[in-house]
Amino acid sequence: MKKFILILILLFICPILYGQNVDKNIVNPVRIPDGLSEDEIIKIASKVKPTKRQLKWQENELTFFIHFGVNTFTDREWGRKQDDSKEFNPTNLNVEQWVKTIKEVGGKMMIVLAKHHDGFCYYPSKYNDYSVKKSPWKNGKGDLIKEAAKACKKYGIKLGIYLSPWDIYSSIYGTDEYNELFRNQLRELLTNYGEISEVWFDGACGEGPNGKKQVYDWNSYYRIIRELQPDAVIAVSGPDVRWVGTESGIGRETEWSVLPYDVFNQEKIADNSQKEDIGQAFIPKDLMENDLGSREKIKNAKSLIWYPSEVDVSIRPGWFYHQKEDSLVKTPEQLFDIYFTSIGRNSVLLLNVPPDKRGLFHENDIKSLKGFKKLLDETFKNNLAYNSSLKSNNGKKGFNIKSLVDNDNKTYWTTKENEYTTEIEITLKKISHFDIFMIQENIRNGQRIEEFSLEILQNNQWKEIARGTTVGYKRLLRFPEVSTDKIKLKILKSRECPEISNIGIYKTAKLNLNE
Ligand code: FUL
Repeated sequence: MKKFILILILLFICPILYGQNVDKNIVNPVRIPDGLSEDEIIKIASKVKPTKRQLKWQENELTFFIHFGVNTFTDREWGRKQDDSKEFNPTNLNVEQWVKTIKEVGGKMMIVLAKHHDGFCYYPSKYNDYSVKKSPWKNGKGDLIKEAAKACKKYGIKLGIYLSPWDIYSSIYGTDEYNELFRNQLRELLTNYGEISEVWFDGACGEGPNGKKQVYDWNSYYRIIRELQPDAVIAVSGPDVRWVGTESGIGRETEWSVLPYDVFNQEKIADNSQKEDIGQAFIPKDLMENDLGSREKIKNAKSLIWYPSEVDVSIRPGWFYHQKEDSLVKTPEQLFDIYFTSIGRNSVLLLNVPPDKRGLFHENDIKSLKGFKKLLDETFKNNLAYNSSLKSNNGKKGFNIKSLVDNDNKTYWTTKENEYTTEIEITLKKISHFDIFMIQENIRNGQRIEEFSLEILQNNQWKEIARGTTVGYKRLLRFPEVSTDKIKLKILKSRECPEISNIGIYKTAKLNLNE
């Protein structure tokens, strides 16, 4: 009898333990055991999932960057000398105006500059006197980060901070002491201003005044962030969010969120206690090649990582405000194009809007942003697929194909086990004109789709009108306008059963934005 009970207990416990192990291995980063076949490695890649914080971040879609500081007043992109601090004196600063505009145009987060390469802090740091304390602004009593936090809270916008690791003028730059100063600054920023959702470390690392370069103690920085703001993503020179590699607003057409990342500290990955937190094994490097995550790249990987792309770009040529660029603000149509080449290519858009010397978003920038929002609203308000009828021959039991048009990222439709391709026929209510197709994968379970196409029925014949590679969180395809009531989505290649959460069919709005 005892034996019987023991067997029963084991039968009950083993699947639970096994399930947990499997799941654990799929948490960032995944170590690939030696001797696996290419197919086995691809299978693992198809199961690498985002962490909770990465998922939340990805769903922001549109986020904003603020470069406002001494350079705004000195008309520079990089600060030059310490006495520039006297110049920082906005006359009409209104952070609420920034945040309200961001809210109105659909942004979900604002990342504010706390310190650029010149070392000037836009909050009264206890550890560094080169800060707002030295400026005439509010008689040295101002705190830009505090104002940003307050305004973000009021409008329900998330707050991120940009703290430049490179500090050109710090006399201790290039020493261990500087690492300690940087950690102290992080602690202040992550303790005193409520919730911080993204910590942005750029990749620039030049020399300090003594010609020394800093050896950044990244892992110690990451530890502090995880401890004080566990939900914040660490971007660019950090383990959670990857710099897309350009500053043009254009991401890759084939954009994998699962990549080989072999510069980890392998010992730390091997250590079980570190498994849950990639931060302690991560060593930053720029990933700028065109192909980051194809089968070709993955087949020799030692470890895989969920490392999604962020596309940063400025609404003006510069990151900071310059009056001479008032006529060079990107038009609503240019921003609309960027929407397709960033958010529409499995990335989050980080759009920089630099406040002017008054401390306000300039009228030209606001006009452009509002036009952009109008174009988005008018284009995406009517998903022609909503009331369509949907059909496929190999859907998995229990998955309703209607969930493809329920506008909910959490529900999805998938194929029967081991069926990696599928065709979904979409019959619209009536013959309609359209020129945009949208598809989203259920990235909660990973990224799988490698190739898909879109066909329409014309004169009783199926004709291909568009083709794409990766999907990920969101993929938008644009093509010359067509008109039909029958469309076929073909998933042509996938690393596992494709899990599709949403599809959409739209027509680009034609607006006269100058009215
Ligand atoms: C770069 C910096 O050098 C630029 O000034 C700007 O802040 C950009 C977003 O990151 O690394």
